[in-house]
Amino acid sequence: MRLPRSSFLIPLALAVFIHPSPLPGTVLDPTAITLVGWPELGLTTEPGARLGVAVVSGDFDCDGREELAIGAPFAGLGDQPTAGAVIIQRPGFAEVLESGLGTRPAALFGFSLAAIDLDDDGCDDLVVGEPGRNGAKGLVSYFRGGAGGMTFVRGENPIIGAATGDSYGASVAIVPRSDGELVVVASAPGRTLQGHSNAGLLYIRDNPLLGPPQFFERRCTPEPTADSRCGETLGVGKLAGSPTLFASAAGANALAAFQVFPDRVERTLFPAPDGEGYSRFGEVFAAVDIDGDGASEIAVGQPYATVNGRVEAGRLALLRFRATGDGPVLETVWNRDQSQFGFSAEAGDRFGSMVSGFDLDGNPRQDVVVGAEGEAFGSDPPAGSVLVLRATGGLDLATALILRPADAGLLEQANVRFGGYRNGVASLPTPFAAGRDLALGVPAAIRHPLVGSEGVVVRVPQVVEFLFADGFESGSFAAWSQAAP
Ligand SMILES: [Ca+2]
Ligand SMILES: [Ca+2]
Ligand SMILES: [Ca+2]
Ligand SMILES: [Ca+2]
Repeated sequence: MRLPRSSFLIPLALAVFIHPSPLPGTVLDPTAITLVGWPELGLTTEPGARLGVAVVSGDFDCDGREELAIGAPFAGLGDQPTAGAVIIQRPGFAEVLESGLGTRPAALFGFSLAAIDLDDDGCDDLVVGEPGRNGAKGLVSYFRGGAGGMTFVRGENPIIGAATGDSYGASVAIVPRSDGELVVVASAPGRTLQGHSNAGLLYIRDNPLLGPPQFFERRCTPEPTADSRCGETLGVGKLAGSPTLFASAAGANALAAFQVFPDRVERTLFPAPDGEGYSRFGEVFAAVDIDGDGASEIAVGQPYATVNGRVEAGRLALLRFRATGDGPVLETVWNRDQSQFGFSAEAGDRFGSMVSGFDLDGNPRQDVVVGAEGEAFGSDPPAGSVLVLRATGGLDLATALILRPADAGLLEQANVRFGGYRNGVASLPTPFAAGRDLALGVPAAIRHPLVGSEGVVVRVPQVVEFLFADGFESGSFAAWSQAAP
């Protein structure tokens, strides 16, 4: 999103004052990290609520500014412990959402989130997964955004014969159909199919805020595969020029791609490329456009991979789709461990425990954020780390930044799992610049030893760099010079 020129002029001077000497090549400024937690939200701290398991951004009150919706799936409400809540940070107050169908213990409301303006009224709307509800049969709820707050629209589980452990709503996503209409996708990764436990199933639903409901029910693989956990991870991108939903099928060591038409859904299954030693391929993945050409690449985390005999050191792979006469195939571009990003790969790091992609520096290649939930620094406890890898051109990534809990003022203990939450990462507009801030949920974050794990979202701002003169008049960020006049 580009701000109108007039909104730049005065704030730019302020930004320069705040960051008098940005480092060349630095994307993010770790010295300006801020926290969004219970005190910042104006709420009573609830230890163990796991604030930040899921994070998504959107303009839910249509004031032109994006805010965060933060899932706290173990939050207690009234007399229901661990029912779950979603908290939306608004200027000056927090709006707390609970399940519109009444709270239930262990329902995990807010475990997964997706946001977009579903009814085209200028306010983003919210999809909330509640996979623990009713013995983990699961539920997905829809809320309409508005200037006066969020309105519950409906909550539903479309599975005929829904069963304990389906975990419907473990992941949710919103994807455009071939005709541009939006559909909502929710997975039930624990669904048993024809005796195959945890085969998993996807439900693709017409826009829940418009028109009559129509569900498509789809498997990730032609035949049910035990422990496939279809759709446990979802991603949205573009394949062969069309909007595409990507879904993990880890037990089948494959990634499924779906294109949605008004009357049908087409699936293409992409097995893990041979020879790369992939195991449970796609369990952790993100659809990212690293070279900025509009077509998705796939970044795959393999946190349990052994590297040079070091168990669970972990790897990150980048794959691309290559067109062939028989349709696209998925091939590995590179498959690296931490040492190839300038860090050491040690047993238990679990590099690749989380992976996501955002254009953080506004160029518009998507940069990659990858977690190593078991990373330890020196003799410190393994509290985890996050690498921000900048897409520098082509299909290459350069390390821009490594973050650890202490960088955000958080205590470091073995169970923090910083960088370990796949739904807990989002981005927000950087004020007065083209890029995005990173918002990283740390649900087991410890700020005070006496309080324990209270959970927080760490906001890492982009460095607001000097942007001057030539190209300014054209309005093209690409043409801007960083040289002071
Ligand atoms: Ca707003
Ligand atoms: Ca709306
Ligand atoms: Ca691309
Ligand atoms: Ca970028």
